[in-house]
Amino acid sequence: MTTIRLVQGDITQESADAIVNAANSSLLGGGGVDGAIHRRGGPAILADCRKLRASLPHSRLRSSGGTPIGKGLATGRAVATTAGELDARWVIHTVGPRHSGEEDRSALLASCYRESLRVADELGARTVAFPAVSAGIYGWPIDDAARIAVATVQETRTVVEEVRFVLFDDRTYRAFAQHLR
Ligand code: AR6
Repeated sequence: MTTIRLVQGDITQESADAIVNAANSSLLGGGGVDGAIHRRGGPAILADCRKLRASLPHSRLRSSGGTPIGKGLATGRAVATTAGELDARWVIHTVGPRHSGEEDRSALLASCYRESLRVADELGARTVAFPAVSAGIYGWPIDDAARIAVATVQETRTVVEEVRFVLFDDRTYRAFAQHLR
């Protein structure tokens, strides 16, 4: 049985076996929770990301500025690195989809949670902290992001004992609380 807990706060202050990062395909850092994780976790995380990235296939994706990403992690996938100076053993980087008004990308968002838990199982992580993937810069409506996150974790078979959603603001926290009821 996996226990789901909700916490309001900064995920970089959490203690867990694995902390999930809402990364982008380049794995080279960014804003939001990604920026915070690299800042607080220190350069060891980026060094690991660079190594991992070198082993990935070329992505056809382009960054928001239009530059080709080069080698990249596909949306919906997850990979693990060291957690550097964070109070965790691993950071699991997953790439959420940008929200789209034209196309339903919910399956990709669900995949982020499922794949992160699969990687956590492979690592032997028992406690995993997740942010609200795609619910910031990637524009996913909070209520729908919370619904997908909670439902996917509840439906995924995993040996992870505790999934902790660490929600930055009150609105996001309330959306998750509503779906956990
Ligand atoms: N702790 C917990 N949650 C946080 C923190 C934090 N320290 N900081 C932000 N959040 P976002 P995305 C919340 O934008 O939407 C990056 O540039 C935030 O309020 O971090 O998946 C990446 O490199 C929101 O609820 O991730 C990608 O390019 C949630 O975390 C892109 O942003 C996710 O917001 C990914 O966008």
